[in-house]
Amino acid sequence: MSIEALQNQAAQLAKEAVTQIESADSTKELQQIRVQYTGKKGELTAISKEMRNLSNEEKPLLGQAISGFHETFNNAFGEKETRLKEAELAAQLAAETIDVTLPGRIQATGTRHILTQTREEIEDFFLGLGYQVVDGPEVELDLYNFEKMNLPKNHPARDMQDTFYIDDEVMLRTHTSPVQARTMEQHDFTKGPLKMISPGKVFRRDDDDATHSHQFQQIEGLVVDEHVTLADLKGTLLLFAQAMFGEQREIRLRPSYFPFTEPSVEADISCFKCEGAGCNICKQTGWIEILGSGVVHPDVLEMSGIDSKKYSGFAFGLGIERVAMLRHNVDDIRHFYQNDSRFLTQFKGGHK
Ligand code: FA5
Repeated sequence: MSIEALQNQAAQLAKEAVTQIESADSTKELQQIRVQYTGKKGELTAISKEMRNLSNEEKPLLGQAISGFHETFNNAFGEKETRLKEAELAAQLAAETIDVTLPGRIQATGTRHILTQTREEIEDFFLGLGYQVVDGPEVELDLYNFEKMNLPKNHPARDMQDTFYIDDEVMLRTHTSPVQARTMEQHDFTKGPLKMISPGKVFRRDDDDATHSHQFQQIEGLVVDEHVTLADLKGTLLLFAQAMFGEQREIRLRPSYFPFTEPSVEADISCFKCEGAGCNICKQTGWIEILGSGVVHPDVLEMSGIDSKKYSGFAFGLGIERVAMLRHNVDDIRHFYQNDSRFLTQFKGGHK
């Protein structure tokens, strides 16, 4: 091909390329145009390959024609690319509009479980009376759960708390009372009286219903010193009832039976809803049962190494769920365990 023909072709190609560049709609299309003209198999590349067939005089002429193409191409390309990039950015910004006036998403903060709140309130009350809060194992020995609580093997009262056994001697504790024996064994009376509460989970083979669960929480209370009597128990429970259920509360003790206390009493509080007139909460009696208690049986003291002639004590055990249900008018114990945030968040502000 003659040099003139090649020069014309390069000029013609530049024109075509400029027209195509002008009509491109996107930067992607622009890149395709670049490949079409200047890529390895591009149209300009085909012209360049003719170089080797030209004479030495003609070669620079073709060189100039090719540079001319590049200049025209690059100018048109650069200009168009700038415009398209701007347009594409504007379109993207318009599509991703952020409304900075929208309120932020509120992160829901959790709340302590109402049973935890109730437990801590009870702990605070007894700490204020000089008690210590102690812990005991949930997997317990038969020795502490039953035997040292005056419930020897084959004692019929064991049936009341039919139990989850791990083996013959180990079980999930059925009440917090074994912590009584554990603390009595450790106590040094030269340092003062024993005054403790012990909160924690307990397990029973109870059928689950609105007021019973096979796993629930208790708080044990124990005071041992010289001259401790049932009157001390009654005074303590009265203060507790008033702190938890209102200043006007009164206390009533009814005879009961626990193998580890003698005498044993169930404590009732005067109904905080009807003030004794009779209502659905107190089942028309004016009184609500809240816990089991009594004077520590001398055999229980002795089994834990305490001289029952010198020392005496009182003990009580209450259900935390029961206290929370009464205070917050919860009609089914299972609400506490179902983790429904509609139920749980009602207690954000604690007890009112
Ligand atoms: C006892 O467990 C005794 N250890 C309490 C005690 C301690 C008496 C010290 C004397 C001296 P009782 O089985 O009654 O007693 O349980 C005590 C409280 O636990 C009950 O008043 C009740 O509030 C709660 N409770 C008992 N069983 C369940 C259950 N299945 N679900 C939820 N709460 C329960």
